[in-house]
Amino acid sequence: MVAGLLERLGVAAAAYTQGDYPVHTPIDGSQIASVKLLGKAETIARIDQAQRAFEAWRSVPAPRRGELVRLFGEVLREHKADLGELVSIEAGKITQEGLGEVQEMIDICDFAVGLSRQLYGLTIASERPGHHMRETWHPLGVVGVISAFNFPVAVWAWNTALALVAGNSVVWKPSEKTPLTALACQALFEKALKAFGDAPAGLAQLVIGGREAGEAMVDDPRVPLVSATGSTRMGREVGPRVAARFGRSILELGGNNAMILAPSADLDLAVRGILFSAVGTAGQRCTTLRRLIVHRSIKDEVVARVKAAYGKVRIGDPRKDNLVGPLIDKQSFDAMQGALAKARDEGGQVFGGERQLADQYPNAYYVSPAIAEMPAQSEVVRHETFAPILYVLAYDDFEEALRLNNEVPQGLSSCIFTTDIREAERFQSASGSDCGIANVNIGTSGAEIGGAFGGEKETGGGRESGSDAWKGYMRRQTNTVNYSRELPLAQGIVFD
Ligand code: UN1
Repeated sequence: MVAGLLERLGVAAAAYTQGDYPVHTPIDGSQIASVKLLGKAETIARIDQAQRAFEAWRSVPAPRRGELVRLFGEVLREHKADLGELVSIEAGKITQEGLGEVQEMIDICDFAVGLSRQLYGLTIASERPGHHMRETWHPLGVVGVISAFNFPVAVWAWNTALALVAGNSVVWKPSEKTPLTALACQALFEKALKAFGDAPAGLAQLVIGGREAGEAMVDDPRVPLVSATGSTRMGREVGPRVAARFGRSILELGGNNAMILAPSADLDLAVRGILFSAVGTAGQRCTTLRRLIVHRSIKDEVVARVKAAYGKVRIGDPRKDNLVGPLIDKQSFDAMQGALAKARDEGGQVFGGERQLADQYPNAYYVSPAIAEMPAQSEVVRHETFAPILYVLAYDDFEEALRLNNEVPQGLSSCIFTTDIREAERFQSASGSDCGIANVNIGTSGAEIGGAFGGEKETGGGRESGSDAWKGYMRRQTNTVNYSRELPLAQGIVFD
């Protein structure tokens, strides 16, 4: 299924046929490759090499570093179709979304190229005569990237494009569930390196490995920044361990994203927004819409319309003309069924959520998306289950809706559908949504790379991608220069 694709993407057959760790496609559960998992010693060796590469790369002028990222963007454009299809096979998302993910990589490359001429600091007025002050941004070191199965290529690219123009080297540990797309990214990056010519060896390293490899990266003091995407449980381990050695982390963890649907909303728009955000990627985006907080006066109508839309969703092979592909694995299916059982116990009324196509694919896990009308924001609703379950809650007044939006442990994405400007502005104000992303009249998912991406509370607080997220990948230095013939002290201190 993958040999032709991987060959076109430049991956040597030995890399995916000679290991002892099986790789499965969620499309039918079959084994498509086998890779070798690297352990602690091999991870440390890659960090060594990345450290040496950093020491050379940090002195290359930033716009020249940007040229490497520009070339990488070109390579990605050339291979977009193949890489998008491989994402579809390995992660199970529909090909349109696989292509969208590669487009995000291309977009972040473009962004980073521009940025490579804009890594600017401030100048600050000094209180002392004949002095000036400024702030400069310097490369940080080896950046460790840990990524999840659901965005197996884009999240690495967000981190890597910024890290490289910032003058850093990168060591990447992808999810064990998606090593093939990682091998493909590495091969494509090597193609860009070749075109670039003189980048230091080992500038971007790949470590396909499990826990041991991750731990080696998390604990290594030569990795000043670990950018980790995944579950809150993973972040709870990574964050404190990196902090214990005074490293920095960018954590992008669980989301429990809500839509407030107000009575004035354009319901046609809202139903489309719900469908894409709740059902897209089979509910396996960290930005997936998980809670619909709808005004009681329109609840029955909205639920009926969403159910009707769900009934028409085509579920099946993500490479064919379908909207919903499989869940990543059985564990994920079991977690979904467990959450639905819990929702029923907590008084919920569940629609959908059944396994689909089991006869055709006994080893794959397709489900119909589920809607659970809940009497309250109970325990199961406050927990992120990485599957297409939309919990519906009714509200009577706007304050209550805001409170429900915020009363969960996670704080990634949120949105409101309303045509009342007061509600829209309030939602985005200091006393509105407490999430990193707060949208008006668009869903919770599908963010563009131009904005900073990340969220608060148990989402981890990190920011990746656009805006000034690049500052997280650099170290700040404050410089004071005396160009006078005196040595005045700050704060008026006399020390003679
Ligand atoms: C993720 O699920 O980890 O906003 C990232 C979105 C995408 C990124 C999702 N741009 O849905």
